[in-house]
Amino acid sequence: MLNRRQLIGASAAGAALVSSTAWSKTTNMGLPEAAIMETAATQNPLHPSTGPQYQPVVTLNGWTLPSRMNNGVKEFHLIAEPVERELAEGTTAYLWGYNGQSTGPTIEAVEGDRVRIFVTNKLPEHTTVHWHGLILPSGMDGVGGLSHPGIPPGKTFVYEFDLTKSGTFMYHPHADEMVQMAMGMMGMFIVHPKDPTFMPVDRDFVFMLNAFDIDPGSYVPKIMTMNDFNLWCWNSRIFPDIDPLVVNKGDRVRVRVGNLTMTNHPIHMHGYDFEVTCTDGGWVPKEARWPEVTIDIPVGGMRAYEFVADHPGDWAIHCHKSHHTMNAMGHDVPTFIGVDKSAVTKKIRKVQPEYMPMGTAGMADMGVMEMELPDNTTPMMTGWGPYGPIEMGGMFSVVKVREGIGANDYSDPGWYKNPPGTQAYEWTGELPDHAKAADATTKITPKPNDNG
Ligand SMILES: [Cu+2]
Repeated sequence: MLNRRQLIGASAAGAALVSSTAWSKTTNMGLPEAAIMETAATQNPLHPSTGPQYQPVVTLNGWTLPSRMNNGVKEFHLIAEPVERELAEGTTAYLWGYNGQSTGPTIEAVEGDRVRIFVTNKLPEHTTVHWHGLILPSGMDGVGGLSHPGIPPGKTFVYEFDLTKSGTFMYHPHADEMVQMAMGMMGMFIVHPKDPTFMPVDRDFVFMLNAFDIDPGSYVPKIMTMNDFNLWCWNSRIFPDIDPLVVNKGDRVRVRVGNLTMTNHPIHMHGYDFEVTCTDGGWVPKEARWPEVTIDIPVGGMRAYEFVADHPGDWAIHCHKSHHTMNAMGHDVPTFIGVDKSAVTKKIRKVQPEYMPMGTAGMADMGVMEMELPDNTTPMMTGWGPYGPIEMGGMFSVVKVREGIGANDYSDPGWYKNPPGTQAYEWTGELPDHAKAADATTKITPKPNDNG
């Protein structure tokens, strides 16, 4: 099979990521240069070089598309094209995306901006871009055949509109949608408030929930799958290789999530309660919020939640549908819990000595065993923490809250060291000293009821 780099050759090699500062100095105001990203590593946020200041978002395992100013209009250039995406180390998918990656780069702008977005189609069929959730003229809405004709292969269309409101939005094709979205074409569109004092945060994370059905050993998603996806992703990335959300203790943190899969995802974060502060429709007034620990992200919807990072630690964040924290699983596997396989194991080992009976006590052995896998796949449950196998996959990551993390530092601080006396321990028949001391001073006395 032809490598994508052989296919696009010189154009990828010549188009390294350029900063927005470099762009603003461009004197030739023809088609803006299209930045290409070649790695799935989380890129540092792109701080604004002109215009109103804002805390830029960090896209998990993604990046922000640079822009340039042209006579007061903020210009971006998206390239719709086939891409190779590393879903996890050792697992690559041949997808369709934007500017070298799936998901596409995050577009970031400010309320009141006028944006001009050039979309060049390098796909083998027509496409469009729908700006999901944005208020704009009907002819800019990107529904092929309804808003405007599809963008033919090889052509560039221009979308231009004012950003009338701030919030969390998305973009995706509205042309041969089933195929193009199953192939990974989607991205986030963040509009910051014009007033920098409106709901400021110290860290602002964003990721897209998406899913693929790729048979172990193959590279191209099955586009006809409706329910039984086997790779549940955040930004076309799966655990154990979704980057952690690194946070400095005391930071006010926003997490924005969009969902372009075909099912809902209850996103659960450990260690905190938090409030939804923004939906697809806009900001939620303070008096309308309520505390939650799991937020359901509906299909085609966006939610942002906020919390103050007061509790240091390594806190799991994941979809609470347990099949969505697994990788490449077959659903036709029989259940063997409680089955005695010893007799049949003896028989099978006569013809296949390395046979391992599995699943009779549960499936946790899958997280430990180093089974031989086909090429280009990741174990169903995997990942190692400081205390053993984490036994997860898919939509799972860790929020790492530490003291002394620099304002612009998102690098992995390693595993959390639990202070003495704050970690679950094995019962040895007697309480350890620290627990004895606590036990001696704490007596639970029932309080009289306020009502008498
Ligand atoms: Cu889910």
